[in-house]
Amino acid sequence: MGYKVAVVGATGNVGREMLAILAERGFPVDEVVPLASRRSMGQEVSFGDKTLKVRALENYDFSDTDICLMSAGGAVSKEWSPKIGQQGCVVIDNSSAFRYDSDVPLIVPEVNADAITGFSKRNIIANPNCSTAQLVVALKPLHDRFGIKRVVVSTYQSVSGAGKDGMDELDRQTKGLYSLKEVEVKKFPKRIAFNVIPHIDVFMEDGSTKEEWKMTVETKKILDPKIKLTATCVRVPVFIAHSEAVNIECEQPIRAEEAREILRAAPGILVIDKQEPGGYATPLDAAGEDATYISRIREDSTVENGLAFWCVSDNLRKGAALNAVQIAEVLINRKLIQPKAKAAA
Ligand code: 11C
Repeated sequence: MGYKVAVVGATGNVGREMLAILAERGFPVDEVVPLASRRSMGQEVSFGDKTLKVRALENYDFSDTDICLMSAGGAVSKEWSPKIGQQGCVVIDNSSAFRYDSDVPLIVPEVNADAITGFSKRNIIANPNCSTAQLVVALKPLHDRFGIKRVVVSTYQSVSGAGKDGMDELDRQTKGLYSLKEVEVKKFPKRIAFNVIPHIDVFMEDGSTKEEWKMTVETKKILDPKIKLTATCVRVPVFIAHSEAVNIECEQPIRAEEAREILRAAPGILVIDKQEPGGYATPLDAAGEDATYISRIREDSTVENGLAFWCVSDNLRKGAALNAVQIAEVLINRKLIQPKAKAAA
């Protein structure tokens, strides 16, 4: 007997990816219910070779649903996740609404799957920000062996991180510029086509941005509160997949060759690191893939026990939908939930 799974935000970039990944991975479902706001009711979405009609979140009763994959933004999640959790359905939430609450686990299965047991109080599990997810997958095996003290990361984040509107803006501006038209700047603070923008999310009091703050706070919660992390987050004119240039400083001496071997053996990681033209991963290589790609691994002799590397991953998959489905798989594999239909039988 399988599970009844609802996907909230089913018509969005991440929601569609969630449906695709559930089907691809043969997730044990009896029924999948795509949900969205009333105005998307009746729209069609794909689940494997089936076409499903989207239903309205507002009218849906979660009492016989086992798992809700939620990707409808912070405001919708704040309103609905607690109500859904109270109906005995476990919510895996892709927004930042509950990530920093001490009684909500923030999970990347390759890194801190054991922390998942904390979900039962509120029936909510949080999925991290996309730029954090790929980073902690890369840091975890290195931290276990070398003890990371400090991380300096600069991101190169694709426009799909800002949703469909972000992708549309890059598309429109690029086409507009090629046809010598005035281009409109709407979604991003400056033109994104043929440009880069060192600003993602709102500014904080200390001059950093919320995206940068999220990377620090989430890495501490998922991996180790002792790790110091400073980030500079930048939007780049790439449609899918975030890239990160990472420098770490460790407790133990670190050699590039040993780090490469450790990363090669680690879950969720693919090392592509030939020191020759093209011997590294780019966003185009990572888009549509599940792995976190690591390249350009080299010692950083400007600090004691330093290493530098390049990390690329599909922000809609490992950064969002795939990680959420992997969390649901942990719940099932560890027998932390049972299908409600089975319990009632
Ligand atoms: C971006 N990382 O690229 C953001 C999107 O907290 O889940 C995801 C925001 C979040 O714009």
